[in-house]
Amino acid sequence: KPFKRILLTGAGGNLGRRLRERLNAFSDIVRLADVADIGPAGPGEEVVQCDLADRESVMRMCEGVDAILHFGGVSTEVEFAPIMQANLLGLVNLYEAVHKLGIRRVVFASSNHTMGMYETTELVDASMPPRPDGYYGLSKVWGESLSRFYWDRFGVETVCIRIGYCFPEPTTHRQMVTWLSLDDLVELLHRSLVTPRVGHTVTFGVSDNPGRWWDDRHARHLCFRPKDSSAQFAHKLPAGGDYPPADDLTTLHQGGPFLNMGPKYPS
Ligand code: 15L
Repeated sequence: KPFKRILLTGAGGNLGRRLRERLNAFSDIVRLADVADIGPAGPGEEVVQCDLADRESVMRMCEGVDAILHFGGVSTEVEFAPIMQANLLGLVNLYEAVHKLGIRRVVFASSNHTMGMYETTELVDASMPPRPDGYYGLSKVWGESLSRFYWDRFGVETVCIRIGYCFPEPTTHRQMVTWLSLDDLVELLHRSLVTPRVGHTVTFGVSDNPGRWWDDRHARHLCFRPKDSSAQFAHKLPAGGDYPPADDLTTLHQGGPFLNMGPKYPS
């Protein structure tokens, strides 16, 4: 196995729970961290409870790990305050710990919502300016920029994965275009961890779906090739021809339903 000990943050979240049983292939020990109680450690696991906004506990969480898969933090559009704590302050705490402890590489679960204001007729690549679709997308842009700074300034390597829709089965047109299978995610994590040099890389976490909006030309060095495609679900979707209203923001912009969710500024 390539690593002695890797850390997965957000181990109690949507993706963390699904990844948990897959990571032992990469590492002798998988340290699982979450803000919530995720129960006892299984064989080859360690469990740590950690609030990303708490500097000391982030430092303890990171001690002794070879690499980090950062899936922790707020994963959707909510009020700014919790996003600020977990996704802004939390990222500062994480990278300070990574730098101080000499950890070489982080894989950051970024999001397609960094680019959510691009239109659904546009082809987006990693060299294009971020156009986040809310506080959540903005917080992922912060994570991407912060990790670039830690690469430029201190040589900490990060792969930022702009994850699409990573749930078992797509049921809408947008989910068909943005779907990422769990197997493809695991392979992308694998490539992100074992590629000898990644510097600061931004890649799109998406399967080989028809009509995808994202062009991964700037992440070729990861040698990731998705094996799955949402085409296998196409027969379950309506045939089309039923057009959305012309002023529907959720079909105009790549961010989809997030356009109807925020920004939530407390009144
Ligand atoms: C995300 O960033 C969310 O974390 C996830 O729950 C999905 O909603 C996904 O984006 C998406 O765009 O479908």
